[in-house]
Amino acid sequence: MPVHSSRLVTIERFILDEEKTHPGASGELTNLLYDVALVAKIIAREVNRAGLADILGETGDVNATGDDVKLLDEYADKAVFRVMDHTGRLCVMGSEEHEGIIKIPERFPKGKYVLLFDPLDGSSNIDSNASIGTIFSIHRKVTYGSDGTVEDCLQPGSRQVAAGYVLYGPSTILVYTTGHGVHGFTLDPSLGEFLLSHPNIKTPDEGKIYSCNEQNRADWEPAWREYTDWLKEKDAATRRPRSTRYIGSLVGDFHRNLLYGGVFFYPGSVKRPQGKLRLLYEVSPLSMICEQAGGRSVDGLGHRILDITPSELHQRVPLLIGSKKDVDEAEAFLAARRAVHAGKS
Ligand code: AHM
Ligand code: MG
Repeated sequence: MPVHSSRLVTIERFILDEEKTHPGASGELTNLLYDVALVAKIIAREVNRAGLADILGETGDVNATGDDVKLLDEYADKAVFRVMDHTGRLCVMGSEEHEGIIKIPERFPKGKYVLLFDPLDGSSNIDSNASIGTIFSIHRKVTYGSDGTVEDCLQPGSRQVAAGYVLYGPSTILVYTTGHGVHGFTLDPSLGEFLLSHPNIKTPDEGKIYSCNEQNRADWEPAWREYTDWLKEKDAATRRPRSTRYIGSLVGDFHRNLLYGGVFFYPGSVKRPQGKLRLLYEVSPLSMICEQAGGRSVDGLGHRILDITPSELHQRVPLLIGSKKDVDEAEAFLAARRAVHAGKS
C-alpha cells in the first residue's frame, strides 16, 4: 500500500494506486469503485438538500421486506441504477428495495461483477436529520452466460471482492475495502471530491461501547438478556466501564464502533428469529470491513458471518459484530449461559 503521509489524496488517485499494486488487474474493479464514489456524491447531495427540496416523507409504498419506502430511499435506489446499469462492468444487481434481482437492460453490455446494495440504510432516521448510509457489496460473477443470475448474488461474504459504505453524517464519509485494509475518504463538498482521511483503519481490540435495541430484550433468548445485564454490572472484577450508544442506523452505529471500539448486536427474537438485518445487503459487507479492520463478525450462534452461504436474497441473520475481544467475550458468555440453561431443562 502506498504511503500518502499528509498529501491530499483523492479517492480516484488512491484506487488507481491500489490497482497498480496488483499487476494484471484489468481496471474494471477500479472503475466500478469510481462509480460507487459517484453514486455516493449524488446521494449525498440529495440527502443534504432533503429538508429544502421538499423531498422528505413517505411514498406510500412498502418495499420488498415490508418497510415504508421514504422518498429518499427511492431516489437513492434509482441513483445507483442510473449510474451502474450501462457501464458494462456489472452483470446483475440486487437492492434491499427490490424483491428480485435487477437485470442489466438488454441494450447495454454486461460485465463480470455483481453489485448488491442497500441504497439508504437507517431510513427511519431521515425525518430527524440523523445519520443514514448506503452499503455496498461486490462479488465476481460465478455462472456462465453474460446475464447475471440469483446464483451470482447468493455467494458467501468471504467471496466479496470489495465492500463498503457511505455515511451521510455531519460530513459524508466513504469507507471501503478490497481485502487489503480499510480506508475512509471524507467528501469535501466545495471540491466535490472524496479525500483520503482515514487510511488503513484498525478497530481497537476492545472498546467500552455496546449498541443494541434493548426495547427488544423481552423477546430475546435468556442468554442475550443476561449478557446485557452483565455488561451493566458495576462491580464485576473484569468489567471495563461500558457505555451504551444506539442510533438505530446501522452504518452510523457500525462506523462509530469501528473507530472507537465496542460491540453491536441485533440478535434473533421471538418475533424475529433471524433478527432484522439482511445478510446480503447489510451484514456481509460490514462484516468484511470489520474483519479487514481487525474485528470479528458472527451470528452469536457459532458461525462466522462471512462463511454463511445465503439461500435467499432478503435473508436475515442475527449479528454480533465489533472489537475482537468484545465479540470473543460475548460469544463465551452466551455459550456458558446456554450450557447452564440446557442443563436446567
Ligand atoms: P432499514 O434498512 O429499513 O433502514 O432497516 C435497517 C436498520 C438498521 O440501520 C438499524 O441497525 C436497524 O434497522 C435498527 O432497527 P431497530 O429500529 O429495530 O432497532
Ligand atoms: Mg437497510
